[in-house]
Amino acid sequence: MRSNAFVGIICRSVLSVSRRYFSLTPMSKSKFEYVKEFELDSKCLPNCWIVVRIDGRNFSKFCDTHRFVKPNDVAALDLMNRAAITVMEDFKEIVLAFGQSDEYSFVFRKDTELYKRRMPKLLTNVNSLFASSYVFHWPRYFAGKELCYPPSFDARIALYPTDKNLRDYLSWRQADVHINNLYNTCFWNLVLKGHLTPKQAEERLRGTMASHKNEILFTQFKINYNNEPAMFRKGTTLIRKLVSDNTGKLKSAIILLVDDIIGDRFWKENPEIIGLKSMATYQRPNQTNNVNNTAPSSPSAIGHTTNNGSSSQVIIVNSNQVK
Ligand SMILES: Nc1nc2c(ncn2[C@@H]2O[C@H](COP(=O)(O)OP(=O)(O)OP(=O)(O)O)[C@@H](O)[C@H]2O)c(=O)[nH]1
Ligand SMILES: [Mg+2]
Repeated sequence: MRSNAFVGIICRSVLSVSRRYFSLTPMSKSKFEYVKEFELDSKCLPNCWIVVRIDGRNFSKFCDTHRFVKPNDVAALDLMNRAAITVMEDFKEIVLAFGQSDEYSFVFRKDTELYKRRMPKLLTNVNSLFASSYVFHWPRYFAGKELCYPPSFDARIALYPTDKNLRDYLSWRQADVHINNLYNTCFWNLVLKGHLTPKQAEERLRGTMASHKNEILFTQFKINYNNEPAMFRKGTTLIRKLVSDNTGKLKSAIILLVDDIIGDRFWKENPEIIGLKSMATYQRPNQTNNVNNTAPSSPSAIGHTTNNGSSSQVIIVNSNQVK
């Protein structure tokens, strides 16, 4: 009994000393710290492609307020592309990004260990960098047009376990561009040139097939939908390639493409994306017959200053210049 009591006293004094010791160290755990256990911090499953998609919140209102051209405002789309390029410059493990309208999808390597694959870190960092870049670059794209209020974007993460799932996801987004853009092009021509009210235009288009919409555009407005700018019809794809700089050295660059990513050709020409191989050297379209049917302007390269002050190259293959 006596020896047990003695051991008890020793233990209590060791505990109190150690408590006092820990409370004096800078690394001490406060008694409040248990609340950390309530935080949600899920991780992305291993071996899955991680896709972060951001989407403008209530952009219908934002576009109206800022008097964006209907249905497609080139400066607005270029600004979305610029914000996405900033995200890709910073997050090197993004292998491809695809954007249209007010949304952008960012595909992370499936073996990325960035932030130990913690979902909240990946999601919120991509989203906030995109939003701040959109605001940061606004004056370059809308010189003289005031930003009336801060835009915001929602964001979600999807995990795709197979390469087919990833390609189907990207095909889904590109098919969406086509469906929406054909509808919007018809709708706004009926309203702006055909002088229908929005309600009448909606009724006229209700239940119509793509062929019918093409016919309306051609017969009523002399518009061949296939001649509409490719970026409006196909969205924008950003990938990484090695490009030689002025000194002939190969450097990593972001390539902005307007291309079909539903068919196999794109994936055969850029096998390193899905194959997780090292970056391939960029071949100019006229060297590889890589030109799609969209009468691209000639490729051009421009320098950029990244967040950390270094300069990176963005190659515009077939779109408007990113400023
Ligand atoms: N005028 C114009 N509007 C655009 C352009 N790009 C996107 N938008 C608008 O942005 C909207 C994007 O669609 P949604 O994302 O479904 O609509 P939203 O209003 O952003 O709604 P939530 O995303 O649910 O918050 C379109 O319906 C258009 O109204 C553009 O280039 N010009
Ligand atoms: Mg939106």
